[in-house]
Amino acid sequence: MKRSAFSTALFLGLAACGGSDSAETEAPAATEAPAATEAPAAASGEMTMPSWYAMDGNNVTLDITAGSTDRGNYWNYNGSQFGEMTITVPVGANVTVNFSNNDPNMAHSLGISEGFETAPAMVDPVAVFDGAITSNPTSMTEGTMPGTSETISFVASEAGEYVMVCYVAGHAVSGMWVKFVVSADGEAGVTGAM
Ligand SMILES: [Cu+2]
Repeated sequence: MKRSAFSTALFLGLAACGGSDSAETEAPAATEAPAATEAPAAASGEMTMPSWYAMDGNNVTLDITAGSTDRGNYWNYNGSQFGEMTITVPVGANVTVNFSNNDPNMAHSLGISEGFETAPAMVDPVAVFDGAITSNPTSMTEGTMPGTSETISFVASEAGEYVMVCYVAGHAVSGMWVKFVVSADGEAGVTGAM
């Protein structure tokens, strides 16, 4: 209520000052305002299947890019940080992650580890599933280097709430992690993607 009253006031104010042109440009913004406030709640709960998530029978392929945007000094996975995105795969899925490093400056890594809500200063480079970790995951000189890629494959053999995380020192605690859920109910998709 407060917001729409404000929007209306803003709209009237601009209309009064700017004439018909600004009334036309401002009108959609005013009508979209309530929808925009509801969008995050809907987006966080709604499962989507982005272009980087492919499913073929029991096989899931995820194209994950470190530094797909420059957000957080490139320390992000497909633009997401701090657990704001959740990737869900069905239990038992054969998961392939095509991991690319688009950060021009820094090595990164990717693995599936035990879940957390707040990243610790150091995350042990131990994967919860065999093979679910890139090579030399803590190394700044031998990890997945800028401009390179690595593919890992694993079986998501046990349902649970995990994280997809970077093991280079300081990266997880700076936000380089997202949630990774293995669903006992066969759910597949992504919530909260950027
Ligand atoms: Cu990293």
